Amino acid sequence: MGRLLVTGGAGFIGSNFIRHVVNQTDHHVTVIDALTYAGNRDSLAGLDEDRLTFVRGDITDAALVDRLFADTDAVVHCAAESHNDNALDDPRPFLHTNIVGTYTLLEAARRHGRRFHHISTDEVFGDLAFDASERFTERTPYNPSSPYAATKAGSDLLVRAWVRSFGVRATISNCSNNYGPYQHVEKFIPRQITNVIRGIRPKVYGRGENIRDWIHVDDHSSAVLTILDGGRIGETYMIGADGERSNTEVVELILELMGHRSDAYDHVTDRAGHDLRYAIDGTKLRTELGWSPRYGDFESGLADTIRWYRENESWWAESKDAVEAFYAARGQ
Ligand code: NAD
Ligand code: TDX
Repeated sequence: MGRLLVTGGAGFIGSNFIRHVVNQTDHHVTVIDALTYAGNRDSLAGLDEDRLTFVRGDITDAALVDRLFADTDAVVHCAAESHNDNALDDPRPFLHTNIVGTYTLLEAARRHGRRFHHISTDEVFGDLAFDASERFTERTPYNPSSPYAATKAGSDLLVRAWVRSFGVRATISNCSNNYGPYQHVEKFIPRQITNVIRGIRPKVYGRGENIRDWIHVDDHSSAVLTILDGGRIGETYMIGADGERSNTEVVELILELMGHRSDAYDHVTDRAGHDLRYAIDGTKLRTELGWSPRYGDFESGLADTIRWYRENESWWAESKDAVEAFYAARGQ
């Protein structure tokens, strides 16, 4: 049995990854999570308490981090400020958590010689033209557009520097947009599903032509575990499932699956600096480590996600009003 430390384990990616680890391995998991507005202890409910230790704390707390690293074999770093619209409103927490937090963890990994996996995003590469034939690969230059993406790019570069300069045993993954259960209602897919449940018309930014490359969160989890087990130290791996869709296509599918007319949505103020298109070429992970996604079909994954939000209103109800008040003030 191994001991795994997961940062941000009460968030969307972290909590789904922990469920996957508890189901697929016999590792013991310790979580460090500050329980910001985005963290929810209930996202880990129902897991065997013997397999999980929850510590409420900030990843910039070097003394706490040091204690936790002393008792672990490997670390998966999911804690982050993660929402672009919040970063446009106030970038400061993004610098604190994504930059200073990652630095604090890397210093502990260096002191204790721990295996470290850094969870990152395809947004570090900026965006692609709608008609570009290339997709993002491990060799694409960094070119972040937004304050959020710039802090994630900075955190990736810190990891690379700590590998090269100090021999930290780290890997990085850059994944495309995730969907699935336990995602905060500020994000596109859960916001629109919960709008429909509440009788509010879905809100699409600008013309809605922007393209995101969707992957089910369970596929992200299995890819991360694959890299943790077999990834080569110092390497970066793209994670994607060939799921490119425009925002209008996604919202129309949500409306159809929920029994409404597919044009029953509004166009609202566009996001500042809105990236046009993301697309991942995941060849390296598939050929080198033999990983493949299980959710081939976006429509059935989305139907499962809609069912989850319908059945778990108590998980999201409290956040919904605050999120909609935030957006209303921005004309979104
Ligand atoms: P999230 O906002 O749902 O969760 C973040 C978690 O981190 C929360 O539980 C929060 O309480 C915790 N946290 C924030 N600041 C902290 C701090 N200073 N100390 C300790 N804990 C803190 O975000 P998410 O969607 O789960 O994203 C997690 C990671 O996955 C991020 O690094 C993000 O870049 C990456 N990622 C996400 C997606 C996606 O589509 N959601 C895609 C690719 C990569
Ligand atoms: O109400 C909305 N209407 C809308 O049209 C919201 C919330 C979003 N959008 C658009 C903006 C994007 O084009 O939908 C798309 C997806 O938006 P988000 O869910 O905010 O995701 P995105 O900005 O693409 O970033 C996500 O994927 C990469 C995660 O939030 C990041 O953490 C991850 O790094």
